[in-house]
Amino acid sequence: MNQAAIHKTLAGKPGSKPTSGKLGLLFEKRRAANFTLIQDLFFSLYPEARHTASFESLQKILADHFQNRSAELKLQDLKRQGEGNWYQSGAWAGMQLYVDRFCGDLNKLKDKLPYFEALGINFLHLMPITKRPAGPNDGGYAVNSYSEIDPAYGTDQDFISLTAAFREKGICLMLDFVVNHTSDEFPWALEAKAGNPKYQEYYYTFPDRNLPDLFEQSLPEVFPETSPGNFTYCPQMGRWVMTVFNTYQWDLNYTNPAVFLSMLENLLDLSNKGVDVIRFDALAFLWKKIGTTSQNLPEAHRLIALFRLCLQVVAPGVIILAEAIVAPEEIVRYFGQDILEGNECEIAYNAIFMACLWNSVATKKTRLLRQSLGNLPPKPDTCTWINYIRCHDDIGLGFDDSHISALGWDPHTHRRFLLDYFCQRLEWSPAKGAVFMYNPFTGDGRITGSTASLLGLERAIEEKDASKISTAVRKILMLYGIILAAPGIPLIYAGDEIGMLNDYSYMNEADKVMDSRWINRPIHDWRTVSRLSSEKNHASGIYYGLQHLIALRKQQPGLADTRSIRYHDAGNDHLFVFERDGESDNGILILANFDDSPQVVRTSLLGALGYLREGQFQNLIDGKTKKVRSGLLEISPGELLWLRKC
Ligand code: OTU
Repeated sequence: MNQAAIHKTLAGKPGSKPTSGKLGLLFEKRRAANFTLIQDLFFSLYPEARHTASFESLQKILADHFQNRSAELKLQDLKRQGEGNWYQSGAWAGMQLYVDRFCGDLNKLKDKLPYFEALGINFLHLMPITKRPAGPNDGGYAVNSYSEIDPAYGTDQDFISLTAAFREKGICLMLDFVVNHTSDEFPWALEAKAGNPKYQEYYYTFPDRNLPDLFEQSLPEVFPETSPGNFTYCPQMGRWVMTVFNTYQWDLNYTNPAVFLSMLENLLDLSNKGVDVIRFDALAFLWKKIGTTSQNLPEAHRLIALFRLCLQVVAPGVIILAEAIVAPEEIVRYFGQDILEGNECEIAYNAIFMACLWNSVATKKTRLLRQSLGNLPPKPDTCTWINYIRCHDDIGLGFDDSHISALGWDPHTHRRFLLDYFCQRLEWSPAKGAVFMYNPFTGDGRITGSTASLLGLERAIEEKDASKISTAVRKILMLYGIILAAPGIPLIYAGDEIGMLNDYSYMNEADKVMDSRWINRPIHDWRTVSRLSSEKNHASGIYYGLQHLIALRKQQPGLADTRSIRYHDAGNDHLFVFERDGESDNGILILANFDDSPQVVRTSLLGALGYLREGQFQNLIDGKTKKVRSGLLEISPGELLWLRKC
């Protein structure tokens, strides 16, 4: 049988019932297998009998969207199911980018495929690309549509053709599903504003301040500087509406089953366009309850599981990333616990890893990093992390206070020190970051800035200090070398690969000036890229260093997520030492020096773990074998070693 005929038999004839064809039977099997749990979850959230009709609608939505899924995607689902947890392979290397700022539009992005290939990138997170308000829109996180591509980025057809090109190249595509809120221009919001009571119930709207005031007693503020409080008065509607993020982002009311069903359709439509990983934005906020922080509530978990199981029935090859930048023990709950284990999100951001890396940069010490990672609650074997250093958002200082106290530091003063260190309040600090959302009432603030500027490159260039420039380059590669050796998918923030500095142009743009996160959303510097191979400078040093590390990572079976990780106390607080796959011959020992002076580690530790033979060790990064003479291995400032077992 030829390819086309195979497709036809597996998928059933176009227009035929979803149950026809072998793939249709598999759909029916998945539907049957998940039916009870879907039903239980649905009725636990929407118990009233009058919702029975809604549950029937849900069944129809699943069948219709399966029918609309292309044969190609259905076959890919099948292949992925056969491969097991494809996202846990060590072969993925990711990049996150704003299409408009990176290269302009979707068609131009297709032309950049060779750029990704050369660097070794095969997983892309594209920031929102659908329609959004013309004014402030939170970088597209205020959505006017879940499916229509914003004309500035291209057409729907451009997008479909891009996803096909990605599939051909084996590039995994991640897109956002802004599941917690829409913009205030979304069709439902427009209806609500026009006085349609049906759509007023799609959001949390109130005639007066009574309930909002009760909510406010326990709700924290996400954007206290630009959007204080969690409710906005809409004069057109004559009602208050819940707006936890910006005033123009209206929180969806998931206590209304119609909202869930419509959003499920949006999710499945997105999946049917050929997206592989769906980033559930701000998913911790999905369920609200007076008297709570309205974050991480059990109902939110059930809701996510419900989305997940429905997606599993229709598109089992598509997985979900939890964007929950919350305490580690809360993050792991998004992998699903108890009856929901393995039934929520397959991936989550390793936010504490990121925050602790920056803590180590500022303090030059690694104990908090080691302890926080060592104490991470276990995750299900079927799930994985996204490891990152920087993203488009701020760096929150969400450490566990008890861990900071255990180190003899006062949590409040310590956070203050980190803000001072990174945000140009300490003369001696090389970092050039900015404060994000300082809250004068709580004294809390978050940090923003590009990786390179936070690590001292910007200041070093200003000072024309070659030695400081090379220190900054080493530190960038050290941090990336750490996440490239960690279990999970490494995600590089576009621009970091060429050491792009802070972009201050947002200060001149009215719709961005209040949001300092824009300092780290640069317009990609293709001029620098064009000179990488001909000029030897900091940009080429970072780019080729990173390219090498990515290639090396892919060659090391010991770095896949399924392989073990062990953190070692090297007896020197400046060093971060961990081992991957130590039980096997593929073991790798990673050592990084966060201090500005050379540091030593006892070779007895290396010997005991099997990374030293006859006084010699082998560093995979430079491929050299070296001899240690004194019983101490010296590691220079910002140096990173990946030692091979010998
Ligand atoms: C996400 O982040 C996105 O990553 C942001 O870019 C959006 O602005 C936001 O949602 C709204 O759509 O507040 O500062 O605790 O930190 O969900 C970033 C989780 C954010 C929040 C996170 C949110």
